[in-house]
Amino acid sequence: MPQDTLLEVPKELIDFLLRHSSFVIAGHKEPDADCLGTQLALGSALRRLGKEVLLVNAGPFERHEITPFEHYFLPGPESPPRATASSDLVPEAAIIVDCSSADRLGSMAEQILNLPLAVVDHHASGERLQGVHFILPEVPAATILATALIQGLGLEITREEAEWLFLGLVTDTGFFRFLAPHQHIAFTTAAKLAQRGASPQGTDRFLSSGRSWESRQLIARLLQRSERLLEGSVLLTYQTAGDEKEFGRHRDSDALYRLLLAVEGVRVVVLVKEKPKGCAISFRATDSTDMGALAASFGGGGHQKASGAFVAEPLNQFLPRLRQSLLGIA
Ligand SMILES: [Mn+2]
Repeated sequence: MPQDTLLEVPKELIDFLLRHSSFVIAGHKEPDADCLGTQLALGSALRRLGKEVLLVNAGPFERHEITPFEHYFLPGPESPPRATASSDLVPEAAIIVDCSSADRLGSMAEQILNLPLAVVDHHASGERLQGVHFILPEVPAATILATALIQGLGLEITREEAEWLFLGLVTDTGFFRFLAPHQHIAFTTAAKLAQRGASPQGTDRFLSSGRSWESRQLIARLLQRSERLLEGSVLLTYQTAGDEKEFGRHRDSDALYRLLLAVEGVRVVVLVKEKPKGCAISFRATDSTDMGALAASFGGGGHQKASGAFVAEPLNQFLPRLRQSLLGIA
């Protein structure tokens, strides 16, 4: 495959972007680097075309790898005002990235959905919004779509854009470890981004450094607390409000999942976090057990391998009920 052959971008999306002169680019709440990288790089490319751009995200910016980017984004009405982004611009059109439904936008949805819309996404779920679509569920990261889109606009990707896009690509693909056969578009895109100055070793250093001592202590606590169900094929652990008080607020569950999912014979890992109004549950699978369906049984959703739910129940009440239903996993 020639190196410049990425995805084909719908012509009506290119027309949409060329036709309007100012945009708000919105991503999903609780953003990750794929969402923010897509927003940042598309925003930068459109500015290079002389367009005015506003980047909005309702946050919170809790994940370790996204905190450096918070100042680029206008907050939703719920968030405290931030200094660097200005809101004087009244945009003509909106681009929604890395999600396809209004409820994922959080508090900003209302202001955005009245505008002419384009949706750039790689999720299968969500009720579809009206507008121009570039939605490919088989593509493993939104930043892959953004890379193709910037090239489709006739622009060469800048080094800064390449770095944002590469960061998003590797976080959504677990640094390529989560990719299935035939998702080689991730590598084609990575080759392009490395050619434009993205650094795999620099990105890895950025992702795997700078964690607090307390965050490691918290992982130790949760490892120690983990319970083995169904002869050790299911591991369950939980984080209490007291843990958060003791160790501070950290979002590094991925490190915990990697350790627990690596245990011999484990199929499913479940993490429960006590929250002020209930419990947030995350499900991860190593095999084909459907985590999306499991989460749905608690009113949540997600993918086959990773999903989540929220229940408005106190931890001590919910845990026994959860254990019971985990024992029923086929
Ligand atoms: Mn994504």
